[in-house]
Amino acid sequence: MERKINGAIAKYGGRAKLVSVECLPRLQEEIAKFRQQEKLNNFQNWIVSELYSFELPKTSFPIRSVILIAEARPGYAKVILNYHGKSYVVFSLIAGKEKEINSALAALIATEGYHIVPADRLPFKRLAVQSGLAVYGRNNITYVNGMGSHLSYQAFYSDLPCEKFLWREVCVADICERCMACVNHCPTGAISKEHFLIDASRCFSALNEAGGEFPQWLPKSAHHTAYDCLKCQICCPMNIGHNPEVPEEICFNQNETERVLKGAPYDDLPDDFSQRIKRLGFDKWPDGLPRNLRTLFQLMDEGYAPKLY
Ligand code: B12
Repeated sequence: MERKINGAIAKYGGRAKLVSVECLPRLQEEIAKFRQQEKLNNFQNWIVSELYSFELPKTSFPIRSVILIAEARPGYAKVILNYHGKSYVVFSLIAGKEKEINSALAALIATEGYHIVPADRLPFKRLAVQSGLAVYGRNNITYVNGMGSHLSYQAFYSDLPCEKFLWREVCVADICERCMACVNHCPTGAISKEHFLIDASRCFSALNEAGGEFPQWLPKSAHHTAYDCLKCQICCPMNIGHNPEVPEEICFNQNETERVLKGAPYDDLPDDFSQRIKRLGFDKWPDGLPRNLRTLFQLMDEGYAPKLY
C-alpha cells in the first residue's frame, strides 16, 4: 500500500512512509527522555510538552498506522515588488502542492476502503528519521533521499495495516561530520558545531515569522526573504540539485504592493492576485510579512542587496 500511495502522490512532489502506530509509544518515551536530558528553553519545552501529542483521536475506525508525507517545496522565487517608482527584488519560498497531494491521497484511501484523519501534533522530523524516511542534517532539519530538505511534512492516522515495525535511532548525515556550511552561513549564529539543537531564539526563521520589532543585535545580512529563512538550506551540499529557483519571476505592481503591505487577510483579492499570494504563501505569515517587506525596502534604499549565500 505504501507503494500505491507513493504512486498517487509522486507527480505532485510527495513521498510517503507508512509507520506502524505501535511506534508512537516508543517515540513518546524517547521524547520524554530527551526533555529530561536536554536543557530546553521555554519555547522548546512548550513544544515538547504541549504542542506534541501522542494521544490517538477518537475515530470510527481502528488506528493502525501513520501515513507520513514529505511534500517537496520547489525552492524559492524572485519576487519583484514595485513601490513608489522603484522595483524591489526579494526572495520568497513557494508553496508546495499540499492540496493536490491531499486530494490524491484521500481519493486513493477511499477507493481502497480505508480512512484517514490528520495527525498534526506529532514530532514530524523524529518520525521521518526514525522510520527511515529521512536523516537529520546539522541544521536540525531533515533530508529525504532524492528530495533534499526543501520540504514540509504532514501526517495522517489511518486504518491501513502496517506489518513492518521499523524503528531506528536518530541519525545525522555522515557529511555533517566534516561540513560546516550551515554553521558558517547562518547569519545569526543559531546553528552550533557542538550541538544538534538550534538556538530557536536566534533563528532568523522564527524572527521573520513573528510580529513586533526585530531585535537590535540582528545583522543586516539576515534579511533576504519575505518570511522564513533559506540560508541554512541553500548552502547545504545535500541540497545540490534540489535548490531550484523557480524560473519565472513573480511581480506585484504599485497597487498590489500597497495591498500586500496592508497585510492579511487577503481574501478580498481578484483571482490572479490571490493566486500569486497563495503561491508565495504570503497569506500564511500575517504577523511578520508587511514588516519584513518594509525592512527590506528600507535596507535596499540604503544600497543593501538581499543575498541567499
Ligand atoms: C517550532 C518549529 C520551528 C521553530 C523552532 C525550531 C527549532 N528547531 O527549535 C522555528 C520557527 C525556528 C522553525 C524554523 C524552521 N522550520 Co520549523 N518547525 C517547528 C515545529 C512546529 C516543531 C519543531 C520543534 O521545535 N521541536 C522541539 C525541539 C526541542 O525539537 P527539535 O529542535 O526538533 O529537536 C529534535 C532533534 O534535535 C532531535 N534529536 C534528539 N537527539 C538528537 C541527536 C542527534 C544526533 C540529532 C541529529 C537529532 C537529535 O530530537 C529533538 C526532539 O524531537 C515543527 C513541526 C513538527 N510538528 O514537528 C516544524 C518543522 C520542524 N519546521 C520545518 C521547517 C521547514 C522549518 C524551516 C526550514 C522553515 C524556513 N524555511 O525557515 C526553519 C528551519 C530552522 C532550523 N534550522 O531548524 C519542517 C521541517 C522540514 C524538514 N526538512 O525537516 C517542520 C517539520 C514543519 C513541517 N510541517 O514540515 N521551526
